[in-house]
Amino acid sequence: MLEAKLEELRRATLAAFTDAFSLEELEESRIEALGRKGTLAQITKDFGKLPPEERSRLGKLLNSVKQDLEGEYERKKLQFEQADLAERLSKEWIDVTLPAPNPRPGNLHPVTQLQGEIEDLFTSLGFAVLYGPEVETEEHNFDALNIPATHPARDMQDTFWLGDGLLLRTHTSPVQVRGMRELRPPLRMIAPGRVFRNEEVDASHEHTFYQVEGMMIDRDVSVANLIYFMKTLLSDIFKREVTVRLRPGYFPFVEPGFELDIRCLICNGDGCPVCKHSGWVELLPCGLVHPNVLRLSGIDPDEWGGFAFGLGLTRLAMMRYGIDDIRQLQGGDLRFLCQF
Ligand code: FA5
Repeated sequence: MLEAKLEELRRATLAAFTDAFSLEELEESRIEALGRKGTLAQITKDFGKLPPEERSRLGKLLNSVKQDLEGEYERKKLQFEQADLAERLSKEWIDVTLPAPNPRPGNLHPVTQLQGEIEDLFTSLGFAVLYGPEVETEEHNFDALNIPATHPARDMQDTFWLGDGLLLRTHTSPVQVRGMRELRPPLRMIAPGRVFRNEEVDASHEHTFYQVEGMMIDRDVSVANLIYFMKTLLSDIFKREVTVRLRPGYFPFVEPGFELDIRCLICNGDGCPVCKHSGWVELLPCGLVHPNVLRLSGIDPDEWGGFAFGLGLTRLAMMRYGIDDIRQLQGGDLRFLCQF
């Protein structure tokens, strides 16, 4: 009687396993047959009451049924899992070489773009590119540039002081000092970078802006060399004729000193807030390096001479792209910045 029940269980469960369409159906059949309250457990409930020889014979049969069913269950389960994995792999694969949908490539800030162009130009002319620190010593920013503490020229640039003789550099000229001391003459270098001044902000003045310093030291450097490099720079950047004027300018670290102004490209010289209605924009102060500056960095002015310039890079970007308010460049408005 029990024997027949066990054989029937084997037959019916194997058939149910074969017919199962999913892992869930397979699991249901397993629980029904082999679960704690399943058919096999019911059949074996009264096993203990059987005589010993009967118990041993049926015990063997029971084990063989159980083994058969468990083996078949594992085989079928593995089949479902493999089929499931194969289906997922065929559906979910990703072609990593495809471009992302709707790519939104970023772009470099207009000042960064211009800085890159200037670096490329001067590198091709044999200039090294140096980047000094934004936190500078008073010595590099002022003293070594022939501006001692008592010099009234210190007031030309409103300084953010940090204490302990440190400050946020007010111009890129301290990198001249670093360049002279590290490279030694003859040398050609530029130094692009961010500078800071504690001053009122308006359409053409920021408290944080960019400059590019330039310096060449050699034997027999004259104003003619300076003018050649300034002209090369401007024609390379604007790729068209721009009107410039050179006028005397005072900076303690150059002698003679000049201001190179550019005819305002926002208003074509008619007058606007950017050029303060003068028609001209101060862009490129420059001059021949003062002998004291050479001496303060251990260079003999009787043997060496040079020129230096300090280009207003942020203002150059305004002229190049026709930006009529300097504050837009650092405003962080992506609608504005995406145009470049
Ligand atoms: C200087 O900073 C000198 N270190 C430049 C120099 C270097 C002269 C080497 C001679 C030899 P100035 O303070 O004029 O100079 O600034 C240089 C340029 O930076 C200006 O012509 C202008 O284009 C730009 N600039 C100055 N102040 C601001 C500001 N607040 N916002 C934006 N650009 C400015």
